[in-house]
Amino acid sequence: CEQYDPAKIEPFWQDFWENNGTFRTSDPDERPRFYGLDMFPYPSGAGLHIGHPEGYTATDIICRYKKAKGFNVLHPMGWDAFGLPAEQYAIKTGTHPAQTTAANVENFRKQIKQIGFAIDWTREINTTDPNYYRWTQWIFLQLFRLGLVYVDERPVWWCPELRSVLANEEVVQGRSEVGNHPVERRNLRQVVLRITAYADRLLDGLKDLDWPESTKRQQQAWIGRSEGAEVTFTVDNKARPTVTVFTTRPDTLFGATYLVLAPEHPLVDSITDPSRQADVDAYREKARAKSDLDRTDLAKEKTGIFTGAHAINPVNQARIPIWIADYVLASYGTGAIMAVPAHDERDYEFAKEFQLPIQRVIEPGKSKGNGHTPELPFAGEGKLVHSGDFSGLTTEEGRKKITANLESHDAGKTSVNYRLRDWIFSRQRYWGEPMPMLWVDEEAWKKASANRETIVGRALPEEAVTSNLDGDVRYALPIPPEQLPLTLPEVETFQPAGTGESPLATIPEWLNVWFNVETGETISQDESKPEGDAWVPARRETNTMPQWAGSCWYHLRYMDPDNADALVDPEKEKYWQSPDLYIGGAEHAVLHLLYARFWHKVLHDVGAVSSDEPYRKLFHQGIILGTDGEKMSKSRGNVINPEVVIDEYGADSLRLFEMFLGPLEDMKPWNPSGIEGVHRFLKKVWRALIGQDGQASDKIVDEGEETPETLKALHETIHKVTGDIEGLRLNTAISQMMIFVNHLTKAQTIQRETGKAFVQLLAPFAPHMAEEVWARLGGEPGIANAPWPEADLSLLKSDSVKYVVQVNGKVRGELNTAKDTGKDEVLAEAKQIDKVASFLEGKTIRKEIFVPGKIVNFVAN
Ligand code: ANZ
Repeated sequence: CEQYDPAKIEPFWQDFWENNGTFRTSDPDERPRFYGLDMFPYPSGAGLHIGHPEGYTATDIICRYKKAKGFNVLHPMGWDAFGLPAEQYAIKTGTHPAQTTAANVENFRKQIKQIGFAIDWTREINTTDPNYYRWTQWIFLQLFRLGLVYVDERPVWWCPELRSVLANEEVVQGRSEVGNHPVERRNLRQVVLRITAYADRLLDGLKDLDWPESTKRQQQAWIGRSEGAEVTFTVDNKARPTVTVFTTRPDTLFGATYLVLAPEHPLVDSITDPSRQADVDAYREKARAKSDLDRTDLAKEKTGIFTGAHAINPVNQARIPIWIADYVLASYGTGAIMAVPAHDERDYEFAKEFQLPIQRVIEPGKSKGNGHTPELPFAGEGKLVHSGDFSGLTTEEGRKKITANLESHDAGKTSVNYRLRDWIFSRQRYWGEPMPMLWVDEEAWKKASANRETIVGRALPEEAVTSNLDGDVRYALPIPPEQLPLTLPEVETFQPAGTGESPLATIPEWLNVWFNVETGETISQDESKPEGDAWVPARRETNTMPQWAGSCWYHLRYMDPDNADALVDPEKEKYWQSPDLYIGGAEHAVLHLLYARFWHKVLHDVGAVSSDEPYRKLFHQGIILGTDGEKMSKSRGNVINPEVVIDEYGADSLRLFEMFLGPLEDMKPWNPSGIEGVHRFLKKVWRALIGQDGQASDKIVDEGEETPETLKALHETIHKVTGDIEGLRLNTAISQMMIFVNHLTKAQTIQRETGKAFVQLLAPFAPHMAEEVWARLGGEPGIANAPWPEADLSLLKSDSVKYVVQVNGKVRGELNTAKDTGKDEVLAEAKQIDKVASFLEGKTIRKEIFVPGKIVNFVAN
């Protein structure tokens, strides 16, 4: 064909890459590795949306570039395919979720392939494949053995409509995120993972990650480490029980004028005065229905009720009333607080509302000294007043000394609290990984644990995991790794049992088994009990894992997707380590990205992986909005379908356009005229290099040398595009290519090598067109295998400047760059100079001094 015809060339090159295994990744070899990872999609029934190709194209550009630079590149794709929608569809239609999922995966794969990504499809994974989830279950067994699994009754979100428990993140403003149904609080038996045991490591590990600062801050806040003290008050009644509170401000202890217990606090019943019991009960009932967010919202009106009991303040023996109020959460700290209305805003509002005393105990330090004591509440630092012997101390000293004083009287101690809660890991659903765990009576558990040499015994944690099942205490035993995968059984109906249990609870022949406590074998109780003492009756765990489970470790399975003996071969893991670049949405700042870090650290602890963090470098693409600047959604009718764009303009235009919308990290509206623009650009490339006859254009020459202007423009373009790809500034790389094509259009002649070098630069962005033009210019088919062009910086000299690069004022390198190179780019390049990088390693850059055209100085410590 003579014209640029994406509909013809795109399928051709996609087949070419597939048939030639162009993007098949070799196993570890001599080359340096590059592992580019996308957040894998949930294959929904709606198909690919326009946001998917944004991040995927960016990763693809980097991966194609790295391949050209001589790296061994791993760029895989897979499916995060367990989840609620397929299950809901199954409930409605009776279609097995596996069937729905397979159809959706098929469609997603087809759509993604149409965009021409350099993916090694032989490494495709699917979290619902038993060969995959076998290892998800294996990781669960590691967690179990390490004592990181327990079972507890937890108030959880219960959705009567979905007949299932929902995670906090699945509840939006008191309704289910899926389906928008009302939800309520209910106590249910839950399998919980002790992520809090890793709180400090999850916090410390953030320091070394090359992640967006805002994401690190969100994780930090989510983990929410607070240092303070626990203070023990004695209740002034006959039994004299004690109430322990957690405070970050022990320095304000003299200002505590009342205590508040969470309505769910276990002491409430025993201390409440009989005359107040009815009111207290009524109040507790109301609090039950509210979310934590509603309860702690500053703007919400404060409610509470007096218990009739009093407590004694351990530092001054003051007798203060004990209230209950829902602004105190049962799940944080000790579930009880000392209220200091003079210095805490919520306590202040509460005291005003219920006319409780307010006692100032802190005054601001001298610096504030305009003579006025500030209005209350005053939450700042300063000096202690009205605090007995402690008066006059600074707040910081006060915290230490008061805590020490409490310690000496056994009335308190320093304490650290985390906002992070343990992870409720169970879902009462069918379409998830079954948990490889069974419940037996105490005697059977004793048999298993007495023999730590057996397959079952060696998989046990030090402390038994127990649970109350139908009124009996039961003990957890693992289904040992040798018996995995534990596959999902067929069910008749996908409706949850409605008792809070999953549909798995409705299949007795699966549920009730004979279990061998030595070998870990199971046989359905439909069969008669086998001979031997080791066989005991057992009931399977019916909870399945949440969708997060499969995505916690998928980055590892891509390294070795078919391994039947291990989650990943240690040699391969050592080579690939963890992704060099991970691109995905900022909406995953806490949950997925925190859970995956937790599991990765556990895997590190059991020796399954060599690295301690899963994602060293993370980048969030910004959301693409509708043309109207609003979020794309079906109800707004502003959804752009990538397939429609491809049909009209081709995949190369879609790719180029998504990258040209603006900086990758920015939120940006879809711009329909922009797609025309990039499409015209591609046609222009074609016309500049290809003639009427479909062969190299008449302007293409082999004799002689390139003109100095074109040569300089080419090398400027190589330099700029290379730097921009490295810095993920993909939109400006495209601008530069547009400038260069304008130049080519005007040029009288173009050296063949110039044309070929240019399409090499274009290849990561618009790979089909680049392959086609390359071949027509006489290049060996398979531009993806050609080495990346190198910029000859000497050609840019006249326009180049030299920067002296310093770290803390000492010269550590120099940088030659184009005169018009922007500050950000100079700084980014300066940081990459080996010697500079080594001096910056492990340090935080506090200040970046930039003198245009002369000096860069990083102040770091
Ligand atoms: C007395 C006090 C005086 C407090 C003062 C603050 C200022 P962070 O930083 O978030 O850890 N608190 C403790 N447990 C609570 C619970 N279960 N529900 C609601 N609030 C709770 O906050 C710790 C502070 O939050 C604690 O310090 C306590 O109030 C409150 F001038 O104790 B403070």
